[in-house]
Amino acid sequence: SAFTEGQEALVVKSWNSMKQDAAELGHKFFLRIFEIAPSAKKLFSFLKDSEVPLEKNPKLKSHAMTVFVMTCESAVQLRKAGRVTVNEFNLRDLGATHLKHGVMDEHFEVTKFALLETVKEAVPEMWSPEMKTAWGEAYDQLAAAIKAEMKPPP
Ligand code: HEM
Ligand code: ISQ
Repeated sequence: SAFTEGQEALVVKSWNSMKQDAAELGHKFFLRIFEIAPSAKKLFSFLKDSEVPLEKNPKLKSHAMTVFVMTCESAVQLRKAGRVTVNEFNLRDLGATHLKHGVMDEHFEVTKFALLETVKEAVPEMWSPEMKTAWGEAYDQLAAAIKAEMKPPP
């Protein structure tokens, strides 16, 4: 389905107002995922092997914001190019990484739910059904592009 200029604007607008609280939001986002799916914690090497509490984990902040930033950038690209593109990380590597770490379809569902809830709580005054659809669609398209590359090596 097509991603509209209006949907892009909703994602970008809410992201611009969220990003000053990036650290706190990222932390909430992670916690929400593990609240729903505690077993997902062991997928992340830097959490599994770590003795420090979640909020003191130095890698957590950057990792937690990755999905937000990529979903937002993907929304912009979807509108401009009509397809998902990712910077820095290429899709094939992302597919391989997620496959290697044992990420499954259910994890993508949980992460989508956690992402939408985090945005909703971060910008309650902006939140609307249209905004939910816009973030949901941007995430779905990005997730589908990663999943398409999650094939075991021949
Ligand atoms: C790693 C993005 C969904 C679990 C990564 C990396 C990126 C990324 C950019 C870093 C890759 C690298 O360092 O080379 C995304 C995006 C997603 C998504 C954009 C959805 C649209 C998920 C889901 C899970 C997950 C659903 C499971 C709950 C992981 C794990 C790693 C990873 C376990 C490796 C972390 C480590 O270094 O231990 N992801 N991801 N990802 N992602 Fe995701
Ligand atoms: C999935 N992949 C990479 C980083 C993440 C951070 C938070 C939630 C999910 C993630």
